[in-house]
Amino acid sequence: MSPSVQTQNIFAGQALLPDGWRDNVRLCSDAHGFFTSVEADRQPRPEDRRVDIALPPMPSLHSHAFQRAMAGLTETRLNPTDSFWSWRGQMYRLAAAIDPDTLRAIAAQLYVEMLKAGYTQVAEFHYLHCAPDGRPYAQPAEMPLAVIDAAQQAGIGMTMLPALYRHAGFGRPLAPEQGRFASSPEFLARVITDITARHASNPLVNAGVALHSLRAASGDDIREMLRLVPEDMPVHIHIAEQMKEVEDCVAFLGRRPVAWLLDEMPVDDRWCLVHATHMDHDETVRLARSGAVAGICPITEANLGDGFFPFSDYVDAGGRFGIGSDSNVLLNVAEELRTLEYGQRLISQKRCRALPSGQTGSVGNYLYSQALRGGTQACGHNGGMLAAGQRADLCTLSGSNLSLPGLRGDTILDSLVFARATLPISDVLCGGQWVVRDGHHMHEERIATEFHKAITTLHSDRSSLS
Ligand code: NGQ
Ligand code: ZN
Repeated sequence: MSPSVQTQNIFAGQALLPDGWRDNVRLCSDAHGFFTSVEADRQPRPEDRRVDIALPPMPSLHSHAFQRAMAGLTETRLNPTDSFWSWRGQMYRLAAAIDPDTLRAIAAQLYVEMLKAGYTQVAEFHYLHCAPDGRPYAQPAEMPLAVIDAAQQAGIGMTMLPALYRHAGFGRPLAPEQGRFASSPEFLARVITDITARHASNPLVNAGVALHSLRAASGDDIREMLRLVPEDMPVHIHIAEQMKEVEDCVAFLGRRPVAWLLDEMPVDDRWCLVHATHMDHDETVRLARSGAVAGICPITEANLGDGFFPFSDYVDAGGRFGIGSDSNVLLNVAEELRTLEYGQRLISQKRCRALPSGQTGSVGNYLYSQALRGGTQACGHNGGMLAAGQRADLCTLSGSNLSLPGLRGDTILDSLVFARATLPISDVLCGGQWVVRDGHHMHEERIATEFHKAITTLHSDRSSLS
């Protein structure tokens, strides 16, 4: 336990509890970093820390931390045919240069920025397993342990998802530039066991398993991987992000990716299907009914030109979803949700799309509450609600930072999602520790200094990623 985790008594004028917005909420947490009581309609006590608004923070259910080091560096057109795949070539050139210390420095900076943006849990979809020359590290978990170390420095909750990666594409051997990603189910099972053993009693660290994609892992690989890890572990997979993957999958496996996965694998509420952009109606409804979470990454999907997730059909069928910051080109909870909603409005030429058909209510509240629920399920961690027994995470906002004075209840989330550029967060509590106060992270100067050093070295021998 961190020495800075202390008992907390917080009194919020308004707070978003599991059953909705409540007034005069007293939240108490213990020295282990868990809420012991959360009660509405109370009186403040002298020892309470008074705040206007308390929100449960959002998980980012999908992140590749190292990609933060190329934010803004791939927005120059190098070729008239630039696409997801040419971006991926640039990303591989960056990946080739990342060693454990560089990764630690980049990830720590990213996690400070995430906490300041209102994320207190991040699921790291991690596939840089081997050294830059493609040889395994002496310590197989070297790279994921560097990422976890970064999370601990920043004080963010971490779901580490080491990813199985064996093929360049359906049935094709890895390309030389993918040598770092090479991993077998046995190797990953060892890494996951090591991580869970080291962090068994740490409420800020848990693990799951990732399958990079149906392009990179065969049915047999996936079955073997699932056999080797605990049955309750989260399982994440990239799927159907680009039409090329759908076409290649139909050519190789005779079915579309999501249909194939739902037919062949035990997809249930352990699973998170990241992107799932290109689904037909049948796949959309089946995924919604499976209990799995769709890991939608609206900002990155827009940035990479992926397409639109079939959101309306999916929520109509009861589908669960969360949001991921993915490439980490921009960290902004409000903008992720806004981008998702505005995409639907632009396609349908209608307004207020997110809610299931026939339902009325606040779009901001629906998007925020559902993404929080789905993200928490996908991370498999012990938080996500302002309620007794949950990990003590919250963020505080001042009423004076909303778009209009005097906002109450659901209109607060409508204001935050649609009328503020970013969530105007002042303080963030994660696992009972105040990691952000008045907009400043407790270690932001030290972590930024290390980040600047790492980035300077990383980019010193290249003027671009081309
Ligand atoms: C990734 N990112 O693993 O970082 C992927 C690109 C791939 C996104 N899909 C690589 N957004 O899918 O092959
Ligand atoms: Zn990804």
